[in-house]
Amino acid sequence: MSTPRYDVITIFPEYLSPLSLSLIGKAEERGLLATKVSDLRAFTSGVHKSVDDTPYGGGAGMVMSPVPWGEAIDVIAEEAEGEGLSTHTLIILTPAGRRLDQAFAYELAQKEHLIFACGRYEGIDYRVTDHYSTRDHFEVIEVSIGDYVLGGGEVATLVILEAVIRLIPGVLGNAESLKEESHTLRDESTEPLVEYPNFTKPPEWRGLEVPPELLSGNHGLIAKWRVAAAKERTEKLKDQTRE
Ligand code: 5OB
Repeated sequence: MSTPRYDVITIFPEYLSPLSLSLIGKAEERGLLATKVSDLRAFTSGVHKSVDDTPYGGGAGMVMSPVPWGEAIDVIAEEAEGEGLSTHTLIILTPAGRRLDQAFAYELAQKEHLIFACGRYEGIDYRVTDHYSTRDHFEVIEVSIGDYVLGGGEVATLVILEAVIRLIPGVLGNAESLKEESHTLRDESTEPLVEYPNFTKPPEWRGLEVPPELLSGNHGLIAKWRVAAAKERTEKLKDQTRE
C-alpha cells in the first residue's frame, strides 16, 4: 500500500495536538504515514463563521450544517487524490455508529485514506452521511468508541487513530508485541481471553512474590501458567459486569 493518510476535520484543531506526540508523531517523522488536522471554520463563508443551526422538527441543541462539511471533505479528497490516493473512507464519529474493537481496528488499518469528521452539538446533518455514501471513490462508516456520551468526536478520533496506527507495518518495533497482546490471545477453544498479568523485578515487592512458574525457566510451564492466569482474569472481568 502507498503511505496511508489520516485527515481530521474539527472545530477544535488544538484538541488533536497529541497526534504529533509519541508513537504517531514518530511514525509520521519516519514517513510511514501522513496526518493533517483541518479547521471546519476555514470552510465557512460569512463573518459569523457559523457551523451549526437549529434542528428541523424541533428539539434540544444544535445540528451541524452540511455546507462547510461538504466543502471541507471535497477539498481534502482532492488534495489526497493529488497525492495518488484514490479511495476515501469517511469516518463519522457518533455514539450511534459501529463500535470499535480490535478486529475493526485491523480493517481500518488496511485503508489508504481515512477522513475523520468530528461532530459537536447534536451531530452532523444526516445528508452528509447520505451524500458521501453514494459518491464515487468514497465509503462512509459511522463509528462509536463505546456506550457513553462525549462532548464531541475529537477524543474518539484519537482513540481510533492510536488503535489503528500501531497496526501499520513498521510502526511498532517488535512484531511479537502485536502477536501476543490482549484480544488476540486465544486458547484451544478459541474463547477470547484478556492478557495474562505481567511481572518484572524485584522478585518480591511489599510482601508479594512473583508466581514461581515465571521464574522457573521452564517455557512449557510458563505457557501453561499464562493461559490459566488469562482465563482466571477473563472470568473475574465477566463477574464485574454480572449483577
Ligand atoms: N460516544 N463514541 C462514543 C462516540 C461518542 C460521542 C461522539 C462520537 C463518538 O460524539 C459526540
